[in-house]
Formats: sequence, structure tokens, C-alpha cells
Amino acid sequence: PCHDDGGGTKQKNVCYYYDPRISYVDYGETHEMVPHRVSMTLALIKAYGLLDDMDRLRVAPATEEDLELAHDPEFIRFLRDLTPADYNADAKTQREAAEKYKLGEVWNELTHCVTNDNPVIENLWDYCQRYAGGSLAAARALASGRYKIAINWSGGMHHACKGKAGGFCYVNDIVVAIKALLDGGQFNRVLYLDIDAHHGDGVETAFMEDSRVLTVSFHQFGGEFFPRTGDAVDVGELPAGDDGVCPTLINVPLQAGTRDGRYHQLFGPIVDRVMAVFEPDAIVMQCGADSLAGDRLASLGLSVRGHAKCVSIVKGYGLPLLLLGGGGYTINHVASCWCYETAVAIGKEIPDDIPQHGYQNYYKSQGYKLHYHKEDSSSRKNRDMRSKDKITIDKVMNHLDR
Ligand code: TV7
Ligand code: ZN
Repeated sequence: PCHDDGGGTKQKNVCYYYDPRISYVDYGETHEMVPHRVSMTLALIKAYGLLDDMDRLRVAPATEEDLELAHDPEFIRFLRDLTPADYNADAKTQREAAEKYKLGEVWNELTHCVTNDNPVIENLWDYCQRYAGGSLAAARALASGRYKIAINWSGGMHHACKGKAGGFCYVNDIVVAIKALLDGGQFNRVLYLDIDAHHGDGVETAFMEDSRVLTVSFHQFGGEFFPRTGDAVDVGELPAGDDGVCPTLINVPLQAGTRDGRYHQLFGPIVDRVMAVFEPDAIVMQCGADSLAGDRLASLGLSVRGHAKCVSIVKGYGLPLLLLGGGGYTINHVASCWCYETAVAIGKEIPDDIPQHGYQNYYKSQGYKLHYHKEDSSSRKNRDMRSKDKITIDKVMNHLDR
């Protein structure tokens, strides 16, 4: 039966969180993370007329208490008080404390150079409060039972740890959101799926000893690719009574160059088995768009359809679903992908031609098409699993069968 809100329009199943202040955040001129991509995404969603099919809701900034669901209070207080002015005033103690939390310029032991993955930027605390506030509000919207799918493309910052920043992520909004889902009392088990090109290490670590959360990460692996963790042998399980075990984490390492065909030989079957074994009550999905073809940092080669197929497969299980952003460094590709995935969440087909709108020019290199093509190397060749993929799927399935 259709529910009616009294105004003659159908109740919406999808809610969307976007805070315009996030899009003005500047990681620095040469940094690859460009928060402006979330406002490009919204502009495209508007241009396609998708805003009428979901509720756009306000973001209440996450409080210190909210963020302490995932982080040490000392780290949170340090983040709150950290400003570029103080940091750059060269107060030695401030810089040393920052380095401890992986903030600002940090000496990297592996590469023997100074890195600035997590720069001390203007309005840093406000940024953290807002992107985490979006994910938290989205989690609460699902827990209330009012919405089936909640979206926060500004979230998905999967590398931040309890006591330190990492990989462009200052606070871990995903851990906050999952804890809120569990604390809400409606959900006993939450499945976390991560299709960002990088390993979801921060979320994995937060829940590796928690049998209520299973984390599953699909990511590029090998060589020096960040963060170098997440091999298929890195699994986790806890005793589950009656001599059984309960898996707590699964990793699906992928070789550079993995495109739609091989990706989906792994994704569908693994998620299907995970669903059967774990039987979650809700799903949190990190939809990092750096796994798309042509990304500036990663070397996986998903098409927009291939990436969105992951969302549509997961949506197909019909559980409350939290969709989050993450990486994605070729910003026109990112906006195309997240706009299309918003349409998938709503359940609407949208045309390939990018409608006339303010950011039109950004899409020139993709011929103003949503479904852009990146050097059309034969996708058939990529359909056959390599021996490494077969070993990976065997390891993952064996782990799930225990
Ligand atoms: C979720 N790759 C985050 C992914 C985080 C990746 C890294 C950079 C990078 C940082 C910059 C910059 C960059 C061109 C790319 C070991 C290093 C080697 C870079 C100087 N340009 C997500 C984090 C990753 C910062 N870090 O999963 C300022 O690339 O590989 C590393 C560490 C030290 C840093 N150097 C690379 O997608 C949101 N950083 C330019 C300016
Ligand atoms: Zn990434």
C-alpha cells in the first residue's frame, strides 16, 4: 500500500544530507581531495530533477560527545582547538602534538619524506562536525524506520583511527554512524561494505573485536598502494557459541587494472555469501569513487555502471541502507557516479546526456555523458578471473564457511 503524506504525494524512501559549507573546504592547492565535488554532485542531481524524489534534510553538526563514539577525547579536543594560525606560528609543541595525531606535516618513515595527507586547514573542526553530522543524522533517520535509504556523499572517511587522522580523513564518520545504528536498539548486526579503491582500515580496526559488525573491503592492493594493508589472509573472527565462529572482517585485495568484469565476478558472490552467513539488519556502504576508471590516484577501472551495480546489488537485499562517499579524485567522474547512484537509490532511470546546468563545463572531457568511456580496452579480456582472483575468492569463501 502507498503511504500518503496528506498532500497527495507519495512518501519518500530516500533522504539526502548535504551541507554547503563542506564544499568550501580547501585541503590546499596541490592536494587531491576536493570537497567541492559534493556540490557538483548536488547540482547534477538537481539538473536531473531528482530532488523531488527524496527528502533533503538538514545536517546538525556532530558534537564532541558524538565524535567520542569513535575517538579518544584528547584527540577530539586537539582537533577542536587546532587552527592554521597557531600551527603556522611555529609553536614547536603544537607541531609536535599535531604530528603525533598525524595532522599537518608528518615525517614518513617508509618514504623518508615529509607528507601532508591531513593538512591543518581553515575551519577543520567545523568540517569534521559537518561531515560526521551528516552520517550520524543519516544513521538516525534509518534507525527511526522513516527512511529505507539515507545518503551522505560527504562522509565515508574510512581511514581515521581512534587516536589519529589518516589518509585525508580527520574523524571517522562511518564508525560514529555504525555505533549510532547499534545504539538505536533496532539493529543487532550491521554489515559494512567498502568499495573505495583504498582499504577501509580505520573501520576494520574499530570493529575487529565486535561480533555485531562485519566489515568487508574491496580495494586495490599491491606495491606501495596506500595503506598497504588488507590482504586476503587478513581476516577476523570471534567465537559465536556452540563451537561456531562469527567472521568480523573480510578483505578482497584487487590488482591494479581490475575492471567491471573481474570486479563483479568477486563482488556479487562474496556479498551474497556474506548476507547468508552474517544475516545483518542494516547495511552501511562506503561508495568511494576512486575505484572508477581514470581516477587520479588509484588504478582500478570500474565504469559508472559497474560501480553503481554494487549499489543496486546491495539495495536489492531490501535492508535499511546508509550510502556514504569517500575517495574520488577525478571530480567530474565522482559527481557523475554519485548522481547516478542517487538515481539508483531512488529507483529512477536517468538519461546519459548531462543536462544543461552551472557546472556543465566540467564534463567536457567526458563528452557531456554520464557514462563516460575511459580508453575502451577490451572488457572481455577483463572478464576472466586471473589465478590471483581465484585464490582470493577461495580464501574469502573458506573463511565464510567456517
Ligand atoms: C578515502 N596518495 C583516501 C586515500 C588517501 C591516500 C596518498 C597522496 C597525495 C597527498 C598529497 C598530495 C598526493 C598525488 C596520494 C605514504 C605517502 C605517499 C604524498 C606527498 N598529493 C581515501 C593517502 C596516500 C598531499 N598517502 O581512501 C598534499 O598524491 O600514500 C600515501 C602516503 C605520503 C604522502 N605522499 C604519498 O580515498 C577518502 N597521498 C599533494 C599535496
Ligand atoms: Zn580511496
